[in-house]
Amino acid sequence: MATHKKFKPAEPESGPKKNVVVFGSSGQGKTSILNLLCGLDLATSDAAIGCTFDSTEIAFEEFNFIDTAGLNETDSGTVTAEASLLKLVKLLKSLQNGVALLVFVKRQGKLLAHDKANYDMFVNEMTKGAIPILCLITGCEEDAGVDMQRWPTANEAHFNAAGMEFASIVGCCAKKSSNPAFEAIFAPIRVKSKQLVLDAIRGHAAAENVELPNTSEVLRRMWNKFCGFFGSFLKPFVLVSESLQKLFLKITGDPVKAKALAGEVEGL
Ligand SMILES: Nc1nc2c(ncn2[C@@H]2O[C@H](COP(=O)(O)OP(=O)(O)OP(=O)(O)O)[C@@H](O)[C@H]2O)c(=O)[nH]1
Ligand SMILES: [Mg+2]
Repeated sequence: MATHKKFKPAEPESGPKKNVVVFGSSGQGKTSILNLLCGLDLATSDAAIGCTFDSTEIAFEEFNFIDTAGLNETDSGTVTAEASLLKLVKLLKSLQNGVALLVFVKRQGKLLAHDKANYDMFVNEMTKGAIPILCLITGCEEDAGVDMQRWPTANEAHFNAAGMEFASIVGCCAKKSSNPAFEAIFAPIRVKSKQLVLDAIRGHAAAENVELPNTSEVLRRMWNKFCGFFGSFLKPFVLVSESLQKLFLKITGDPVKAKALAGEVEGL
């Protein structure tokens, strides 16, 4: 069962926070980046299967970061349609007051089909290009002594050619090592990275949250994109109205509302 976790490190509350959605394929360093920025120790993993299964909210300074579960091809046999849809609905519910920044996280290396699929899902289907997008490239530690922008600069054109446009692409390192010898190398690079990433987030976030289009329309578009990505075993929205209704019943606890919501989505 999907759960939506919230973390609030001790700090004074002040006004509405800017929602910053952190997304990208599984295993690219999304949670590691948020641990670095917010001083947390959320679970990260280099295992073959994804680590963050549900989106997690982290309140930090003027921001509300949302760590999302990355889509990978390997997930196709492990996630059920209902669990995936529930995740999307919960994510959208948590973004009801809009989004100020999208942060795409990609580990230095070859651009893969699911990187583009994650980009399309969040940029084109969820927000329709209305929100600024920052790209963070993790794994730039080897360039830390000279220029952590080396790989981003050399590869920006490849992202653009794939239809992935960003306000800025920032090279960084979020790696923590349990080996003290390696950790002595990573720790100062992380300190530098934290500053670079925070400056980029502050510099590119919209002045306030930008509202998303109508939730049910976004949900339908995201779901159909998701089905297209996973191919054969999921069905586009229009064919799953019954389970959709059940799903909305779980979320709202109100059968009348559930039927109306399912109908609203189906009728689009
Ligand atoms: N070398 C290197 N490894 C990194 C860096 N950032 C993260 N990692 C490692 O990459 C692995 C995956 O990191 P996570 O933060 O769990 O990735 P994620 O994007 O949250 O993955 P999911 O939750 O599965 O979507 C971990 O082993 C991290 O230690 C980096 O800058 N350099
Ligand atoms: Mg994660």
